[in-house]
Amino acid sequence: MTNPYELSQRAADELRAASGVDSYDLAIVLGSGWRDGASALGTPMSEISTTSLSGFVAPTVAGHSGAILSLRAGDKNVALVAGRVHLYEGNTADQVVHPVRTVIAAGAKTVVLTNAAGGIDSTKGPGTVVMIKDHINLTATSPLEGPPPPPQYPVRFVDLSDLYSKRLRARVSAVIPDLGEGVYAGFRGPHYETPAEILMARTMGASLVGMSTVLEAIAARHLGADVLGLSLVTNFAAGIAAGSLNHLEVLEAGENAASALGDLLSQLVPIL
Ligand code: 8IG
Repeated sequence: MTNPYELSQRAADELRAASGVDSYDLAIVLGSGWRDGASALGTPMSEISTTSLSGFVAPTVAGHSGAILSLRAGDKNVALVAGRVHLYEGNTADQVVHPVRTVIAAGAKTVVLTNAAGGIDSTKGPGTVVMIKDHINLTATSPLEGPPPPPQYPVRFVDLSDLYSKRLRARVSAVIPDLGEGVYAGFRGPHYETPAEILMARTMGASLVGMSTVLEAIAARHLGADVLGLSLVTNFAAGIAAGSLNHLEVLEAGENAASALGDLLSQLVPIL
């Protein structure tokens, strides 16, 4: 059996050949609501279906096939990863992080992880974008579980004390001073939390909750990439505001935010 590192190296070679991009500088993983916004970055030169690349599993979310879009923004080759996959779809941690390992193997040294999240801070409601300053991994798994990485890779005991790059966050804050920061708690889902679980997350210091990002951040940092995380709050987490949670409200908040997300990404890409 090929190990996950060789598999991502193979997928990276296939991606380079299919896209004609020799090496990427920056990769942006697009969470729910972010794909429309990302179109503000320009017209992609190519769109490679992930079904044609080794090791990728197809998303099970209706209407969202996996693709890697390549575009040139200023002096940078940018890979947009659309159609993220999650643990709750029945995937392993290695499958969840395979897209991130692939774009890093194809050259990306900076990885932007975007997502839609539930908000725990009552002052940051739906439509607010929050920069992730740290995370709490509540998935009870790690992409580094399993046999050790091959010798040419860093050891699995990776230091996460600067997981969401302080340097990148400072740079972003200099350009967008009113962008707040928060701690993202990563749950497995797919159910939303109970109010008691949200109280637990809040007590632990989390201000955002979601079902993605944490494993990808760990895998990216392990490979030496600088990570930036951005959450679009699309709903108040359970028990934070009156009313119930539903997936439709999440999708709607994403649609409403598309142009603001596009402006944000357009401001960020030149400084990353
Ligand atoms: I969007 O309230 C979105 N994703 N775990 N909880 C969790 N994930 C989410 C939520 C939420 N909202």
